[in-house]
Amino acid sequence: MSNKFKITTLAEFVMANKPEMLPVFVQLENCVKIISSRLRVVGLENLTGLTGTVNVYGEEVQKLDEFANTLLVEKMSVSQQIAVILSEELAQPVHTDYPNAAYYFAMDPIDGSSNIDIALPVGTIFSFYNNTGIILQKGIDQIACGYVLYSNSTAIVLTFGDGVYVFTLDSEVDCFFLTTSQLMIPQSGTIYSINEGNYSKYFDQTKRYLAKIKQENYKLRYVGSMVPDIHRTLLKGGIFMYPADAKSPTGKLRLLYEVNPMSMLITQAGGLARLENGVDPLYIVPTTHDQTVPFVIGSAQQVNEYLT
Ligand code: P6P
Repeated sequence: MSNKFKITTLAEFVMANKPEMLPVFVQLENCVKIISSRLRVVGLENLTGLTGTVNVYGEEVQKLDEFANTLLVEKMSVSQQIAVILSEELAQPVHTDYPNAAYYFAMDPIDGSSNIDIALPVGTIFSFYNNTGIILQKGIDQIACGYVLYSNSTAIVLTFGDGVYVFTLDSEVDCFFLTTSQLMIPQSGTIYSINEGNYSKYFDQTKRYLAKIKQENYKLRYVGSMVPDIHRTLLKGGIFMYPADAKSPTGKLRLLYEVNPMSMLITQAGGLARLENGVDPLYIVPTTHDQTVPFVIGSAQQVNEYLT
């Protein structure tokens, strides 16, 4: 039977492509809508620390990153499809009541949360792995991953390993609609994104690359929140860098919660993600859940130039 209507919503996309994951994506979508709605009132309710308001569960709303973490842990567990939840906010994994459930879930509930109080964009970053008994798995073994961008619009950027898809929230009907299919990053771009405040601590490879592009017609754009910085890189091309430096020899960004999901997305979109030594982070076996790695990510041309 040919449908009169194209696949247009996140739920329809999951039903068509990964029907077995529908419960986890229904729960994830519900959490994202709640988090997005709380972020929208930050300026009105001055959502720093305890707000003095109560959430839908009758609990005092905590700082949004803690709130988002609690919400996601609870709601993802309710799906009954998650055996273990790993969160950047938690020192230990959460073992749910469903040890034989199909998936593991890793997340950074609100990445870039220092931007919340100044109304700059932030994000949620997430990954799903099969429940193999091995909790710390390589990024290449993610069966689904993506991020949520909370900005002037709320978007979910997602891959199941067969291309990158963008869903945008229509708050009037409270639904995420498919807005871009098979998103591809430009193969070259002249926007670079790095915290140049660390320049004095950078090693030669990074300093040489910066010196090179400063002779060319590049722009610097840096939000200080990974999700919008990567989203711009994905759409406009260029390169995002969080390299090693003398203060942070293994970089700052977390392999499990930030580097792997973003590397999978950009790779699926035809870009590259690499450590400075050329290693693809997706093939690193994590040693700890909060392990950091230095990396560069973006258009193939810029990443290859950084590596030469
Ligand atoms: P810096 C936010 O704290 C974060 O984890 C990422 O979202 C962001 O890309 C990076 O750190 C910013 O770090 O050192 O430039 O403030």
